[in-house]
Amino acid sequence: MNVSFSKRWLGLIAVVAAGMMLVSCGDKTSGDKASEPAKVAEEDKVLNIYNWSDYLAEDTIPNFEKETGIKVRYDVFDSNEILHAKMIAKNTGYDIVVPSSNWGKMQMEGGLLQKLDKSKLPNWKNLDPAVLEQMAKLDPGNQYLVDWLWSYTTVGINVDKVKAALGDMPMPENTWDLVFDPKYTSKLKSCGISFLDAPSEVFPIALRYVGKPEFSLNADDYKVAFDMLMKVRPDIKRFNSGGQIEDLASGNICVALGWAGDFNLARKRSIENKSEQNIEALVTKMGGYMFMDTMAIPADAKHPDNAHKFINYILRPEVHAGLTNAVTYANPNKAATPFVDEEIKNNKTIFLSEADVKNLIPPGNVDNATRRVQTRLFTQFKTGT
Ligand code: SPD
Repeated sequence: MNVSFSKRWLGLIAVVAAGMMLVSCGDKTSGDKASEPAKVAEEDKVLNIYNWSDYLAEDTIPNFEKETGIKVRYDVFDSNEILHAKMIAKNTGYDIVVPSSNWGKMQMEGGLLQKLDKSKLPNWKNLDPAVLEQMAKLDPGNQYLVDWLWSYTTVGINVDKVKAALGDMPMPENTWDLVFDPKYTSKLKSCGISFLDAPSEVFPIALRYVGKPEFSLNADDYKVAFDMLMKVRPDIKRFNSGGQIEDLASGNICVALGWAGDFNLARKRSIENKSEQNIEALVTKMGGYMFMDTMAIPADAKHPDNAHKFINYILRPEVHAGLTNAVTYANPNKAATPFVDEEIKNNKTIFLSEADVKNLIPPGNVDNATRRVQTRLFTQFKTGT
């Protein structure tokens, strides 16, 4: 095993495990029929997948279809909130969904996911055992969730445009000031600031910035974060989670609160489209917000056998590495490491150092009442009222 990769993971998973202590506990699904693996009958050669946008290599689906004869229907979303609302309404029609681990845990606890049948996943062995052991703390026995890719929410910048907009002003010590302090945003508005469009993405970081607990259950803390956010609101050009790659790659914005993987992908795209924007994902001193996006099978999936075939296919070293190489997000597949492009493997904003991983806000959750507070305040923030 690559020791530094392993060490990095130990750090990562310690943070994840700690974070999940914040998520409400209690597995309400044990002994629940809906959580048992579905019986495999003759399935149509169809697989319905619901995943984040820009999260695939070009050949991932065509190769799977060619090899298995299974036709994939692939839809995309840009926030856990959207996926979760569909999951709660049930009958999504999807056979594979990709919630972030903290949301997947809620779905698992709500009986909305079915258990994986490991006998159909021989490539499970490729996952780092240390990862599996630690992930078992949030999904006991690794029964429901399989890692797809992981990254963290941070500040992304177009280095040249930001320097030009700031003029004589030096970069701030805390680079979160670029999106949270009017002293900087008032200058950067000239080249375009973008925020993720989801309360669950913005509030944990905004709360840490104002010195409050990231998953506070106290409405007063949200008011403090909201007041801070409202001061920069006039300078924000757009809220568009899925659009940041394109906006950065084409030079339409110069600063974003978004996902590190997407910032690296924007840089790659800008090189491909010859606009050569100097885009960087910042590893901030204050820390970003870690997420692990996971494959899961809805309890009412119509094609669970095909879903297992797809998960097993993704867990092949070359396929998992292919995802990382295409979209610049880290994967949890130990056997995939030798297939990851050197440039990506050595990029410290993709595969973070152990210390940087420890500095991230671990995945966490709040109760429903707090989620409503977040949603209300975030809507007010967006509308600027
Ligand atoms: N373009 C792929 C984006 C994947 C982002 N997942 C984000 C999870 C955030 N908590």
